[in-house]
Amino acid sequence: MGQMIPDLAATSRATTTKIKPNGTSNGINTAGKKCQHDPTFTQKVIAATGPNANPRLAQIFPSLVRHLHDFAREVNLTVGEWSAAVDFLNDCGKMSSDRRNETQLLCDILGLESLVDEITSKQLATSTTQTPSAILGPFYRSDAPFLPNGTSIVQGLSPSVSWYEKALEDSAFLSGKVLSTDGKPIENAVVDVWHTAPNGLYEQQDSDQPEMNFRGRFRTDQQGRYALYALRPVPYPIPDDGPAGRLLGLLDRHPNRPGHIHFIVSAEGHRALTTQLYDSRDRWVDDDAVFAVKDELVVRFEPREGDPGARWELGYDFILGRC
Ligand code: MBD
Ligand code: FE
Repeated sequence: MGQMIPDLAATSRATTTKIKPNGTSNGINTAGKKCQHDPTFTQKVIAATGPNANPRLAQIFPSLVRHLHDFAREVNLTVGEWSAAVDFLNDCGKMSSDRRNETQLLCDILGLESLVDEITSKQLATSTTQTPSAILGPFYRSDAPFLPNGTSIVQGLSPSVSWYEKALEDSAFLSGKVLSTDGKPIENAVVDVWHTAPNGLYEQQDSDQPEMNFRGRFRTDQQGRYALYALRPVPYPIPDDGPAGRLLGLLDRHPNRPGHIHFIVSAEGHRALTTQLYDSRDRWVDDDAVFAVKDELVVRFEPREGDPGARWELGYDFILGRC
C-alpha cells in the first residue's frame, strides 16, 4: 500500500529496441512453432506506443499492459471469460448515470478507490497530523445547499415517514473545528456533509425523500467552528441490484458498509479533505464491503443532555494540510 508507481519510461525505452521481427524471436519452440504464449508479444504491444504519446500515459501504459497480459497468462483466461468481462464492464457503463455510478462502485468493491485514495493522500500530505482521507463514494452531489451553523440537514421529518422513530432515536448534534496543521483555526472553511436516511438510502436513491435531504454545506466561524444537526449513521448495503452486486454474489461476499457520514472539508490555502466518519457502534466497521475504514475515523457518539433537537452528540476537529 502507498508505494509509488516506479518510473517506467526508462524500461519501455530500453526494451522497445530489443523486439525482433516475427519468426526470429525466442518465441519459437523446437518444433518451429510459436510457443503457446509468445514471450515477445507483450513488448510488441508496448512498443506500439508512438513518440508523441501523452507523457503520463506513455509512462504508465507499459505497466498496465504487462500486468494485464501477465494476468491473462497466469490464469489461462479463455475467450469466453474475457467476453463475459467485456459484457460486465459494458453493463456497468449502461447502468451509470448522474444518479448512479456503477463503474465506480465496481472499483470500490475491488478496493481500488481506497488504494488510489491512499496513494494520492500520501503523495500530497504535508504533515502527519492531518485528518486521514477516505474515499468519496458514488453518491456525492456537488451542489448541496449552504446552511447556517447550528441548523439541521434532516428534512421532511414527520410521523408519516417510515423512519420517523429511528430518526428521533439517532438525532445527533455534530460540532468541532477546522484547523490548520499548526493548530490554528481556519475561518470560512466549508464543511460539506452528506449521509443516508435511516432507511439506508441516499436522497437520490429514494423518490420519497426531499431533494438534497441529509446534505448541506456549513461555513466555519471566526474560531473555525462548525455545527449542525444530523443523524447517527446506519449501516447499509451498497446497491447490489447491478453488475457490482452480481460480482459480490459470485465472490460470496456481503454488500454492507458500516454507518458513515461523508465530509469534504475545504479552505483557502489548504488541500481539500475528502473523508468519512464511522460510528463505533456498528459491527461492519471491521468488515466494510469497500475497504474504506481507518481507525482514526471511527468515532464514539455520546448522549446529549438538555437538547430537544438531539439525543447524541459528536465533537470532531478536521485538520487540513496546506496546498
Ligand atoms: C457508499 O455509500 C459509499 O460511501 C462508498 C464509498 C461506496 C458505495 C456506497
Ligand atoms: Fe456513502
